[in-house]
Amino acid sequence: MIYLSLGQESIPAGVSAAVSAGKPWILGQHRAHATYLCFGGSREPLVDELLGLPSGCCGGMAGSPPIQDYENRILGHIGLIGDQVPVATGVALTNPEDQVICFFGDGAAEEDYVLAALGFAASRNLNILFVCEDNDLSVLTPTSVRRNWKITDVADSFGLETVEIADDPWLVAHWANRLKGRPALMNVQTCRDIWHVGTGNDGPPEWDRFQMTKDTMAKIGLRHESQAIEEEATAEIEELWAKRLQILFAN
Ligand SMILES: Cc1ncc(C[n+]2csc(CCOP(=O)(O)OP(=O)(O)O)c2C)c(N)n1
Ligand SMILES: [Mg+2]
Repeated sequence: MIYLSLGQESIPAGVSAAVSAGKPWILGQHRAHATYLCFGGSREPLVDELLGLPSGCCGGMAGSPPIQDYENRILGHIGLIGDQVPVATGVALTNPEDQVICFFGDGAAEEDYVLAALGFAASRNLNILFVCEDNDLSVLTPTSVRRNWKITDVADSFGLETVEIADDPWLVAHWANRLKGRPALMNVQTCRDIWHVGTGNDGPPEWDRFQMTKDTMAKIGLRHESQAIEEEATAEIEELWAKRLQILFAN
């Protein structure tokens, strides 16, 4: 099973631009490839993990959902949606000097243990930033069918500082920076490009943040730079996959 973060990458990318000195603790959910790469994970062990190679970041034994890298303080998910929220709260409680950043989905926001943990983090004034990657979907069910409340309203009532924003990377970085050092929650509206699991899609996404970011870079005179970054990254990734697949088939 593979859970891709395509379309949602601007959230961890923006948050990673607002990290304090030193390494924060990072806890993500099952859709965390982008989170792993944005907070110090490397491409090769990620690809190897997806291919089940022993050189993968979890020894090739975990696959896509629990991607982790303990040396970079990225703790992997175990599969129970939202369970990382109480775990992250415990990490913040026991490491008061460290920054803790916890990502979860809008579906996970409905779990009782998530809400209890948000309340506890606010009561103890913990240094933790909760980031809800709100793609308006729990598997295939939109939020309007599932609930009549907003996670920002609930978190606000607990005493967390909250903000509701779109996944514009500059906006995400700005707010992640503003909300540092205290218990806070950002709900970031985003758009999943690909199916819940796997690599298919049901047509173009409602919005394409990657394209919008490229358009913005062009508008501010960085078209050439953004093209160069994309070409370089595409070539590197194609080469990386070709090499790792050769290793897989040689075994
Ligand atoms: C406690 C629990 N209930 C149900 C599931 C099945 N499940 C897996 S992913 C998922 C939806 C998660 O939605 P969200 O948190 O919004 O994350 P997204 O997939 O949208 O990134 C569900 C219900 C689960 N893994 N754990
Ligand atoms: Mg969701």
